[in-house]
Amino acid sequence: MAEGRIGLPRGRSLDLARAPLVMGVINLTPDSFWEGSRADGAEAALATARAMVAEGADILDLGGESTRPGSAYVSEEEELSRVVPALAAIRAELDVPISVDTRKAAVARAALDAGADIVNDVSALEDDPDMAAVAAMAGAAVVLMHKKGTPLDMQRDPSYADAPREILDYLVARARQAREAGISPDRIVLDPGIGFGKRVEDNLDIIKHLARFKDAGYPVLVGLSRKSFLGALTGRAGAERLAGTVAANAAAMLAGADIVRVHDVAPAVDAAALVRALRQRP
Ligand code: HH2
Repeated sequence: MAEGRIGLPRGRSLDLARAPLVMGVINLTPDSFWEGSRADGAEAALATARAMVAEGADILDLGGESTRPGSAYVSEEEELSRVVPALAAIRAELDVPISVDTRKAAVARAALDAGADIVNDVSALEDDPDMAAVAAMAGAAVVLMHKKGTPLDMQRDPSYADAPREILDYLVARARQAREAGISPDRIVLDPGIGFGKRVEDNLDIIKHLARFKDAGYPVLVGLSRKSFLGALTGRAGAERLAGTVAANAAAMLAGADIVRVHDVAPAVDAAALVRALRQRP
């Protein structure tokens, strides 16, 4: 499965032979943890999308709700008004695969109607009982991400005996549920959820043992861009975490990540080119 293509709606697909692929993040929020990822409205999002595609992004990920630790709930109406006009504007101009970062089935449905290809759900289709059916009906790909607890409480004393094992078991169970709901296996991507209810050592164990996640047979996505474990390791604030991000992404890609979700597309594209070249060496 993970060696082929990720199926998308309208007969399109993502070629995993070109992996690692780069997913550029556009946050239509006023409060996402990295200020540089925020876009205020459809025009700003379209400008960022153009720049990311020019830099070589393979996928764009649009979100209307911050899920950083401690973040507050955003209403469906608010999330729809943030995401859908921006997505429609980008789809009208650019042919790039678009993912919608949401936990709400109504937002996913509207985004898919407006031309999105992928549902990126940090609750792995758990929070909204209609989410799996919406994705299945549209033939969308889904990113199933692990988190422990909710964004409000997930960093309150998380603990694991064996983080990679526990997280992988959860993701495999969620993938099974997704398939039972009619999502085809070539449309399922797993994500260990760096920073979502994890200690620094759990994030490190996940990256170091990422190859174990590939054993499940699905492509693996990792989102570690500028996250706080990099601050804990380097002593740097979010604005100074680009070098740490590139290094950590290179480590994740060398360990087998198929897709990296990033705020800074150009450096990730360069790192991916290096890793792709290394993978092609005998
Ligand atoms: N991380 C964030 C949001 N969505 N989705 C996936 N699949 N994997 C991730 O690691 C992931 C994600 C958090 O980053 P960001 O969107 O930049 O921040 P915020 O949630 O504050 O908007």
